[in-house]
Amino acid sequence: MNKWTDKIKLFLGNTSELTEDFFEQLCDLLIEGDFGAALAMKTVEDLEARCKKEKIKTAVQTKDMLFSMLKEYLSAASAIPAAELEGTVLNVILILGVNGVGKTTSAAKLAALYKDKNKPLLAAADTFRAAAADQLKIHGERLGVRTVAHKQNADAAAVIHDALEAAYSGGYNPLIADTAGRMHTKSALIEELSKINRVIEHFTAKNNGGKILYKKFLALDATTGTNALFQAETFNNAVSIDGVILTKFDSSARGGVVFPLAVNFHVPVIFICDGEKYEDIHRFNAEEYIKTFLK
Ligand SMILES: Nc1nc2c(ncn2[C@@H]2O[C@H](COP(=O)(O)OP(=O)(O)OP(=O)(O)O)[C@@H](O)[C@H]2O)c(=O)[nH]1
Ligand SMILES: [Mg+2]
Repeated sequence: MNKWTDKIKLFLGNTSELTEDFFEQLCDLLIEGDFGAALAMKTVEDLEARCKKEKIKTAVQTKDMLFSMLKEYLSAASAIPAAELEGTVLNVILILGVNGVGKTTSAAKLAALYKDKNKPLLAAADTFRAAAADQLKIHGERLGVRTVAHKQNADAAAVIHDALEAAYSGGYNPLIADTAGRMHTKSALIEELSKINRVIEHFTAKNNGGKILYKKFLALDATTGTNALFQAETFNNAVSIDGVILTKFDSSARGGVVFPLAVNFHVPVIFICDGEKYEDIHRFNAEEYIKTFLK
């Protein structure tokens, strides 16, 4: 458990009265927890109104109310189906994100996660840095998962093309593709992804409509707080992402960012990562998550 979750538990865990000061402090705590100022204020205003209406008098009594409000927020972006593979089609998972957020590690963690019941294939579509493909290949070797890679500066869409061929001919599923971590300008990102889209469409057509379920996951570093929100907004506006992998939720991360992600952009968090090991990835469960700081 990290410090912020301790703080909010302590703050809501007593029978102190619901004064103006209480609501102000709660607002500050939510902002500190990365809810973003707008959502923190809205939450506290709604909570205050509900407490008045239902004649709630003490801090600890607000917990259940806050719990259901936060659950409602997350239901704006339901996460469960996206975490599971569709068994009858080839699942293609593209991992996007800015520099250093944990894309490559998350690709490897997903391969490790799905490896139990499936036969994943990794694709090194980060062709920007020389070491990027090697980093993914090393993970692949450790996990016993095949990695498709080209040379540095190769076309990312060509890597995806070859990986699709390999997936179909070798019976691999899912195909998990790592991408380059540049802070994409909007147009560069759209260009790269529309090329990948074309490759996927072409491949589907060529294989008699061989179906592909294509998901774009955005990796966000939980320690970057509300800056992660800005990244989500930029990527979502550019290419419409299907879900978030929230990384580095260990250590100092507060993680309230999942709420504005759901409320403002309807983007669900699908996975949470809390360490560098392969097993440190978890399917996001809204209720369990809220319990980490409200129960
Ligand atoms: N503590 C912790 N560290 C993580 C987690 N995920 C990734 N890391 C670390 O973060 C660093 C960057 O991870 P990468 O997977 O290389 O990030 P990337 O987004 O692929 O980086 P670029 O390819 O350079 O853009 C590495 O040292 C990882 O071990 C996590 O959930 N928790
Ligand atoms: Mg990488």
